[in-house]
Amino acid sequence: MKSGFNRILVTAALPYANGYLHLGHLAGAYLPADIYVRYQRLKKRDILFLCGSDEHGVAITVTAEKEKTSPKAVIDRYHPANLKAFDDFGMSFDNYSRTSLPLHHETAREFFKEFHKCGVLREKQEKQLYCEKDRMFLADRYVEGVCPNCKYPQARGDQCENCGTWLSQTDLLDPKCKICGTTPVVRDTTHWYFPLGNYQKRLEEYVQERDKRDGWKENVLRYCQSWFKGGLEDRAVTRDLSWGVKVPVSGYEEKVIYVWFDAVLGYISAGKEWALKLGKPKAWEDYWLRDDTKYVAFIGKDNVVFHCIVFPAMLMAWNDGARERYVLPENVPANEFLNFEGQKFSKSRGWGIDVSDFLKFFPADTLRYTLALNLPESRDSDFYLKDFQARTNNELADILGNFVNRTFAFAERHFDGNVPALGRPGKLDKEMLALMKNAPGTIGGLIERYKFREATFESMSLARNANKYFNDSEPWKTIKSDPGQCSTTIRICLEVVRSLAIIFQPVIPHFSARMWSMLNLQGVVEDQSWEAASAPSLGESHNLGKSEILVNKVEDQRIEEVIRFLEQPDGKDSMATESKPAISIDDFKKIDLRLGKVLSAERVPKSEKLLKLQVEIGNEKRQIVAGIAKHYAPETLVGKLVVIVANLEPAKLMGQESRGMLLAASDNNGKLSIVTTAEELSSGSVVK
Ligand code: B3M
Ligand code: ZN
Repeated sequence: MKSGFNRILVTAALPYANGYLHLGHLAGAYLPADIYVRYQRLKKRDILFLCGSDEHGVAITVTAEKEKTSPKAVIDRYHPANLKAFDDFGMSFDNYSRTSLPLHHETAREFFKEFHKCGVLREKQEKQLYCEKDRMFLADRYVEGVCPNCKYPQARGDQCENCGTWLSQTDLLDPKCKICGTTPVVRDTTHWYFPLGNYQKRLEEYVQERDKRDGWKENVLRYCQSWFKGGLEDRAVTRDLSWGVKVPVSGYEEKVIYVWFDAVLGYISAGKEWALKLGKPKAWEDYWLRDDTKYVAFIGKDNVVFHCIVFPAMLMAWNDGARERYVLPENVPANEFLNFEGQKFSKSRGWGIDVSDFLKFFPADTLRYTLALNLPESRDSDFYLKDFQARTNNELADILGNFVNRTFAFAERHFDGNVPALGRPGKLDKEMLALMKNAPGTIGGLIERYKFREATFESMSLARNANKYFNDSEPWKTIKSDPGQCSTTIRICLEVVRSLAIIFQPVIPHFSARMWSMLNLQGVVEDQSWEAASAPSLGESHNLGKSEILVNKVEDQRIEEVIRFLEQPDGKDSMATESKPAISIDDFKKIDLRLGKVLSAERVPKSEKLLKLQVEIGNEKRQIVAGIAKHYAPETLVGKLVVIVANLEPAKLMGQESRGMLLAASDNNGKLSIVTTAEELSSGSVVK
């Protein structure tokens, strides 16, 4: 941390309480934030870590409608569930709040009122999309259409999920009501607007200055630049909805504050709630209202504009008028997206794995470790179960776990479970001690610069070197030939175990705590200082605790269980017999359907559901992966004519490339049939 700061405030994006957290969420904002915070705590810095559920907006009401329940029931289901998932994963928030709290509503209204009073906001009548069938204005996610920027067909009224562009709903091409599927009309409605454009110059300077001071990430700077280039405009901060924070202005009783306007203020209310729980109601001010606070906001890439532009502009507007001055983010380290087995996480397509489900199979730290090494820090990255298994087995178990366990086993067998004397370290020993001495500085420097992947890699490097040191020192020989040297070796190995427990604490806190208790040291790892990982400090003859296997390997069978679990239809998405909204013939013509001839078929290893087909489509040969293994033996398909969606984007399923989709019909009894033709036609024929 640069001098001039006396404390740190860290926030992580407030996830919508409209669904369960999945691994993609963790990799986007939460794991990096937690590593950063745990490290800063070991550095003994004064730090506050805040998060909570975002419980307003159309994300919640749409879910409520889908689940045929109330918005309140939705948030009351997902808020506690997500809190628990975070807890099980080892997130160390000082407070996990929720935006449905009256305290938060007051905070959001206070900001709105202040802006209204000072003339920051402007009232305007503008055109908005209105659904005549559902008799409502289609705020935000109630309308979907084609993104004017990237042409993604399912962009929402306020944002394109694909390219991240923040949209005004009237920008959407071919808009459709999300509830009934009809094309909405345009009607006038009145809203309050926040004049973002007025802040553009200051925002540009702000981003430039903070980047210079703290080194912003390239991806984040790129997003900001493209926003600035496009020019910032007025944005409506009220909505024609009933769920949310009521607008504190008369005549607006039927409207609420735009969810993003209240959500970012949720960070502030989370601080206020933390202070109240602490019994020091003003304690939050020490973090939020001091300019010697370093504020770091961890988010995913789709939230960049709100955290680098909208929130700072709101804080600037507040600071211009009112007496207290809020601290602006010093950095906004946003990650890109994590894919699961080669495809985007998608709630609607049922693709991905929830945190709580994953943790039913494996300990949190194995997940934390693999995620940390695969964080999408500069580009989208992937989570593969195979990679998870390999990292757990070949690195956590075979390198770290093995080093710890062999060291303890040796100390137990040959030194009665006591810490042996350091003796006179030779060349090899001194080299190991030097690596240990330098590790905290190197790793800490990476964490300060938000390079968590590298930091994790470097931490494992210390364990890797330690294992090599153990091998090269051959204590099983020296125990007889040179007991003094043997004692030096094991002493240094135990010192390194202690050092590893500290430097790995931010990434794998649970394993680190177990290493600490095996060492039988006082207190907890969190009490140590980061620098304490540099120097030997075990007392000679200190009695070690009981050793136990640190990391269990992940068996193939366990991975197969997860795959079977993922393949279970979860009711909601399978067998959807609901009819879909009407489409035009032009929509249908976008799909290139062809006859394909199956040349060969085989099972996809480890999958119960998938078959890999080689299909001839005219002159072309393609690989297509289809979820039909439970219904067809591979050999029975050879020679069959099947219907293929030929222009579907290629995808990877269980690591296998699939270029196209095979059509099949399924009924409510779980029976499935591939679609074929009544006549023998040549492959490549067009189906229409
Ligand atoms: N709830 C969007 C999301 O979950 C939004 C973040 C709010 S951060 C203040 O990605
Ligand atoms: Zn887009």
